[in-house]
Amino acid sequence: MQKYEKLEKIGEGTYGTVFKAKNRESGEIVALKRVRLDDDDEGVPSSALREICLLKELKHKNIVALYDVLHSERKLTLVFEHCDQDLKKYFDSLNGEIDSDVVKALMYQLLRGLHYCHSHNILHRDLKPQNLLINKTGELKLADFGLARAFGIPVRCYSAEVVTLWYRPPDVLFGAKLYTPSIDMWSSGCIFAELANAGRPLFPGSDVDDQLKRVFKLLGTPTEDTWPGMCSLPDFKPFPLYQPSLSLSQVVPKLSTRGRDLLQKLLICNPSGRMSAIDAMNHLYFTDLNPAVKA
Ligand code: Z3R
Repeated sequence: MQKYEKLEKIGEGTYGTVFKAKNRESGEIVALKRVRLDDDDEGVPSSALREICLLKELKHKNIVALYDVLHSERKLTLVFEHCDQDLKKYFDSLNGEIDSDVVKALMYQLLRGLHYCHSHNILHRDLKPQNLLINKTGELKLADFGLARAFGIPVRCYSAEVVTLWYRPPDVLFGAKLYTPSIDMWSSGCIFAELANAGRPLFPGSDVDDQLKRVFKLLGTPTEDTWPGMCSLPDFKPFPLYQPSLSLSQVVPKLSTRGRDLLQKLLICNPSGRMSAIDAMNHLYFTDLNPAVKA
């Protein structure tokens, strides 16, 4: 750890505090994440360490690079590429307005990062604005990929803050234990709507019940016909049969018809019907994407 000079705190993540830091030899600025585990005195499980070390191999322009894993005295510090700000902070700077081309460019990069991880069989499982990082040049990078498999998702953060449910799909809220890329695709839909609304969250639920109610009120309550197997999920409970709200146009008024079509295809309650990252990248919404983003 003498290798880095700790600078200011830049984030409070699910697993620990994130600090800006400087490599004393090279002067390079990095982000240090000290991971706190539930059972600190047990040390870091070897399974978690193996998982984390695999993440060093993930290299893509839309993924925050993991440079190093420092493991000593039963403590774990992850050394990441530094980015200028997270999407939550970016939203705070917007004053309620966002350019539609910026929404498109950010959403495309989110999907490209997801496609890269999913094609390497790595899921995020806890995507939210706080782990989407943005550079001054408009580059978007996904942070904390693969940490959920290594450490699990706790109910509370190490700081006692409740882990948000806002981006969690109905299958996971009903207790599904089979984790697939579709989880991240739901979250990407929620984030797409939030981008289009300059930072207003789509489903800001206060608990699991309220979360599912908000989802079903907009999209309609799923049934065994639209989602075979739903009633057999471990935490399934019946909800009133809401009809789908007539159109997403009131929910995301600034989004184009094509954008709304893409959003609708990401926000499918039945996980097997949800669009994949590669199909989303090829959606007509991105036809007029700034070519510089694709390059
Ligand atoms: C890796 C993992 C998590 C984070 C990283 C890198 N960088 C983060 S969070 C960050 C957060 C800000 S700047 C960089 S903030 O100032 O916008 N909260």
